[in-house]
Amino acid sequence: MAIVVTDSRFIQACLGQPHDTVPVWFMRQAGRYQPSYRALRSRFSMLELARTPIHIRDVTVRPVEDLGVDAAILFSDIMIPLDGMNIRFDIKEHVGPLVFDPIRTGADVARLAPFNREKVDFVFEGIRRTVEALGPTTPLLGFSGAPFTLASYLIEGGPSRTYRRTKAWMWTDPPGFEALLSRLADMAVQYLTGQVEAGASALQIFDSWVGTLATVDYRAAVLPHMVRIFQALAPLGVPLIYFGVGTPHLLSDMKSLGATVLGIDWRTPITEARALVGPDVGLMGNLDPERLVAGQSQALMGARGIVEAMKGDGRYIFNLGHGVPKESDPMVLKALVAHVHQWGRYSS
Ligand code: 1CP
Repeated sequence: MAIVVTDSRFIQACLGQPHDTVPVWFMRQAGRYQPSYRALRSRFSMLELARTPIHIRDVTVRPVEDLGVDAAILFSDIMIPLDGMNIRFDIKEHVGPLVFDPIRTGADVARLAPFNREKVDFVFEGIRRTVEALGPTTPLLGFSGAPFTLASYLIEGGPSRTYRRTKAWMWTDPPGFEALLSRLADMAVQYLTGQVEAGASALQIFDSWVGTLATVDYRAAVLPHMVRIFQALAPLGVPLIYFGVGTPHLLSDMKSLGATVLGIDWRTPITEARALVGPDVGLMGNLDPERLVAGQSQALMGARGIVEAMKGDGRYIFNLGHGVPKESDPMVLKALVAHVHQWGRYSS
């Protein structure tokens, strides 16, 4: 039987319930800035780690022990569930995901295998082991890539700055593009449902690159798929976080989906994001990740301003505006967690 997490300030803040101080976790809190992760990576590839339950557990739990963060996030990658559709890819050091046979036509979509959960059972087994290791007070966040962000890798074949092929296909062949996003939405629902069944206490949907779209295109090509995903996940009863980079022009639409929490990057003042979306949704963010690299005093200064502005909010979770840079000093992250907890304390 799954462990039920109680007394978690992270879950309480997601839901707007009373809690003692501002919760904190970091996107990419497991990764190359950690000496322990680099040591493991000298023996195994990223994909070997992400496909092995014991490694998933060990890499996921480590930052909770080392930093004192209030939530763990599954160690994996947004590409991993594509194993369940027989899509072949690699993750190349210093580059990111590479797709061997990019998907660029309706015929390419028709050839994709339907998502088969059993092919990614190693993720669910990793979650079961992680949840057992974390115990009943630290929640595990599961996650998935959102259809647009995943489609951008599948169509471009790798990381992109312009999303040129992705946008061209979206505009010139709406039915083909829609078929791909629809398949990815189906996958996200099944994959995330499996993660909650295995013990995840909350879910984050990474739509990292959707901010590249104009609002009009988001509404036409992406929003309907997101509506379907959020409607299908709502009955699971766990907090749902929706995150993207550079999305101030999309925030009202993102909020309309019924997300429990919206993740905000570092460019938009989080108080402005709050004014935009109103009080009845959680907010997460939004320290500029580069402040970590600039050093402890820059990190603390930036964080203090954000926490002071948001500590009375009641539905606020501290995080960076995007992932931890690999050049970060683990001691700066640790100091940041302690300070956020101290500054964020609600006086009773
Ligand atoms: O060599 C290595 O060890 C690989 C580096 C690495 C790591 C540690 C990659 C390649 N992915 C990851 C882990 C990862 N990926 C996590 C771990 C959990 C944690 O937060 O601790 C998560 C949540 C992801 C999800 C992910 N992968 C996203 C969404 C989050 C985000 O950063 O916006 C995206 C866009 C990816 C693609 C990806 N995978 C790896 C890289 C370097 C990239 C980005 C490439 C690009 O710029 O397009």
